[in-house]
Amino acid sequence: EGVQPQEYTIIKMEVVAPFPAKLRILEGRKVFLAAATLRPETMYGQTNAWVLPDGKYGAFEINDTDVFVLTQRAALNLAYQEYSRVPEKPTCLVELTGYDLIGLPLKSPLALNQIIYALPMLTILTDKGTGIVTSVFGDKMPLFMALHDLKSKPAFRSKYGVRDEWVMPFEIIPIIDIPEFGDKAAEKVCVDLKIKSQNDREKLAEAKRLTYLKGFTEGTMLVGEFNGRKVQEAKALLRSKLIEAGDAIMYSE
Ligand code: A2H
Repeated sequence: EGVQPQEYTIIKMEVVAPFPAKLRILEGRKVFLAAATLRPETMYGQTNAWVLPDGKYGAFEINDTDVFVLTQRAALNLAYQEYSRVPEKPTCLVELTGYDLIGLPLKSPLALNQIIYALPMLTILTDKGTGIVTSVFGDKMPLFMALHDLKSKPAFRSKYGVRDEWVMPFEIIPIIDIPEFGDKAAEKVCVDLKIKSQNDREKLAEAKRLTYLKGFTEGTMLVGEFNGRKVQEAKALLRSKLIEAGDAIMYSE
């Protein structure tokens, strides 16, 4: 943990009704998987949400209408940031695990895919962000490899009850052009470095080092309202827009 607080944007990924049995008592409310991201400008390329199967989550009451699914730890942080029905005291309406979330259909702001699904990822940390991660796998190597693993390993899919149609239609959505890496940077770097799975941690760290900073400092948007603008400029603009539209909130920890 650094000394500086990390400034995340929480993206409200809405769970599409009808709700499964475990969530049924929340019927009539707006229920969101609350995904923490440092890169709100990449949200056009969302292909799915990631949850930790054995992770503990809760459905927390944020206000009259909204319920957020996230870790208890994040709910407490949010409650101190004025996002809680009862100030500084998160109210958990339903206790959940990642298994309860796998397969939920979601509508996520800016996403070019109309409906995306919550899928299992084993490398999610429960002491960072909200424990829910939105996947822009074209631009982030660990996510690219996690989806690659799900797609190429039927045994992994069946272990977690992941249906083929939650995973199979998804193609990389080019959203950012990075000089020397092109518009599918994660794929290119994983191929160049011969990264075979999400367990190739050292190579993945190297891949990150190669692309993240460059993507942010030299990348150009290829989609959306700020098409053609530098990623660095688009980030703040899109974050403000998402927040004004009620599709996101700030979150720091
Ligand atoms: B970022 P940092 Cl396109 N466990 O969002 C694992 N990873 C988590 C997490 C958790 N509990 N909470 C958040 N994250 C991810 C988008 C993105 C992100 C892109 C490119 C780079 C990138 C799409 N997912 O992060 O260690 C989230 O993924 C590169 C830094 O706190 C979040 O931003 O710096 C990032 O990790 C936070 O990682």
